[in-house]
Amino acid sequence: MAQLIYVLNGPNLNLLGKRQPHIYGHETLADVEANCKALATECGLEIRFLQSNAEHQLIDWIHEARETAAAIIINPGAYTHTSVAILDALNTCEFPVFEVHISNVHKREAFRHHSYVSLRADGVIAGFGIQGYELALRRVSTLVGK
Ligand code: CA2
Repeated sequence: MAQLIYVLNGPNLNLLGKRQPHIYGHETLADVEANCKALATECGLEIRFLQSNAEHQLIDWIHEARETAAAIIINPGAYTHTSVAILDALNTCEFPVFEVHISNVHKREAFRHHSYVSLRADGVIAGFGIQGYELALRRVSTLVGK
């Protein structure tokens, strides 16, 4: 059976492609999901692609993933910079965790330069647009694939 990979997206990413295209581009989260699913099929992986604006929901999905998944790819949105609770949840996971940011957070405001999630992430991708998700998925495929 294909290995299951959770792709988690945090607050406001449901607006992708609908606001601030100069920062986040024109493609929607549905486009990101379609790209990830196509690549996952190619790599023999199964994807659960999820988005929530609620911190507790993201934590519940991380708890679910720790029981069922082989890796997590997460764009925690602004919770990246604030959430010790998401870090704590990720610290309970024993598989690879990759952090993705569409924009280059290091080129932006100083408050975006620190990430709690990076204290756990096995790798971080920032500033590659939505292609960052596919790059992370290729890395996951190398690590956990057949
Ligand atoms: O660059 C990223 O992927 C971020 O994780 C996006 C977060 C931001 O708080 C992080 O610092 C960096 C914001 C997500 C908001 O997404 C929107 C997309 C389109 C329009 C409005 C918001």
